[in-house]
Amino acid sequence: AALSSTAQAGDFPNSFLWGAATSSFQIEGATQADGRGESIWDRFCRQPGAISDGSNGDIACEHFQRLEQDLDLIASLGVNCYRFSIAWPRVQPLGQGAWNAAGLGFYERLVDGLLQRGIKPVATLYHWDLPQALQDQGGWAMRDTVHHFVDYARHVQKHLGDRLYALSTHNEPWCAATLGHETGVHAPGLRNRALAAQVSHHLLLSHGLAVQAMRADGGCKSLGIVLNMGPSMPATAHPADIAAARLYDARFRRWYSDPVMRGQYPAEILAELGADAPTIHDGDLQAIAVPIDHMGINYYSRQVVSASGAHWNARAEGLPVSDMDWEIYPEGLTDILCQMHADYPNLPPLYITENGGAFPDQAMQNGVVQDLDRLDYLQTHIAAVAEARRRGVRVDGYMVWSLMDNFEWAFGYSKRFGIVHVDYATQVRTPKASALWYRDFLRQWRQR
Ligand code: GBH
Repeated sequence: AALSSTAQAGDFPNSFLWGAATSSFQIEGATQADGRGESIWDRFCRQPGAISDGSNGDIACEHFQRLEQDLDLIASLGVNCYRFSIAWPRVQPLGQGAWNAAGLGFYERLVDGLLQRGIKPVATLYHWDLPQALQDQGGWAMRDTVHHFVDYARHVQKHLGDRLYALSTHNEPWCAATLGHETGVHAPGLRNRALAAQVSHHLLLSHGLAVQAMRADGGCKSLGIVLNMGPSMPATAHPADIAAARLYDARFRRWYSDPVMRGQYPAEILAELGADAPTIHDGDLQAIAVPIDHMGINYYSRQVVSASGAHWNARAEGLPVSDMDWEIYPEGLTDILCQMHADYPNLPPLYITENGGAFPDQAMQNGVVQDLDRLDYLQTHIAAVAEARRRGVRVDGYMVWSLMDNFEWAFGYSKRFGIVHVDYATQVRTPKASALWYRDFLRQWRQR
């Protein structure tokens, strides 16, 4: 379907959340400060060849030290929410046992600083930085880790819950399970399909049990989970490609959304896994299907699937790609939102918790990086959200990935997703053209 190229500010209600997103390991640095424990990403970065530019998260954007400046930066964009994640090893260095009040204190200062500036804090408990001490005991492959996560979630909510606008358990469990344990390109760098399947089940179970426990404790009014997805589309009209695309969608999206929304795993994937299927205890699926108050959707691109595999960098239609080689396909955002709406009658309000693109830095003009490709990406994807809303999907927020250039996991600092430029030599932050456009768009929206 054709989309109007510019989203109209009037398409979005007063209550709409507009924000920018980050995650702890990607921006904080200060990996030794205030008693923080080691995370699996600290360890993984030391594995030769794991990170394409040989970098790590020791310094990153120095967000930990530059908190006040970054709070002012966030406020200067005119956003009304900010999405961040909490580093478990700061709050509980070994992932069990002793709590580290100084570590939690950082997030208290962050949350209070946001509230003082009229910005709603939207937090995630787990954006992949597991305490290494838990990995040493088997990590997410162990059922014990589920219970440790629930303790951690309850502790965070007890101290921060009533100040958080929304709290999500996991960010993109597909990535944590598959990239971390099957393809091995993310921490902890393992390559074992059965292990990855078990990990995915434990991540989901920890979500369900944490939501249940946090809701019983009381605190944050909106509890949910963040899933990554995009439409899986067949490369050709050949029936084998169509079947492969359906199967890929079940593996990549429904393996997570079906248990969360309806308490069952896709039967075709359980069959495909065979002996590699996870061990599931009685009651696990009911626990995973605990009602949630919101669901976060992270969207970057579609997947083009053929019987021989899935491709993010499909150039079949000659569509432009980002610096990650991912197709720029805004219609896919409308499509996947409508798909979720169609699949699940009990779907809670959705937030786009991540959307954005990596693009190589363009030349500076008048001190501003002219990232017109990113600006266009944001405009067309915001228009795609407006289109989904017109088609009846309840989307209540949109958060750009990312606030600023940061540590892009296996790609280190070589890929830039920020609407704010970071000069890593000086740590100077400079809003790019996309950030200035976003600020102006939000001003129009407020004044409409
Ligand atoms: C998000 O993941 C992360 O939440 C965020 O931390 C990260 O910085 C950001 O996106 C940009 O990457 O992985 O090679 O199989 C995005 C996850 C990326 C998952 C595309 C599916 C498909 C290609 N998605 N990916 S691959």
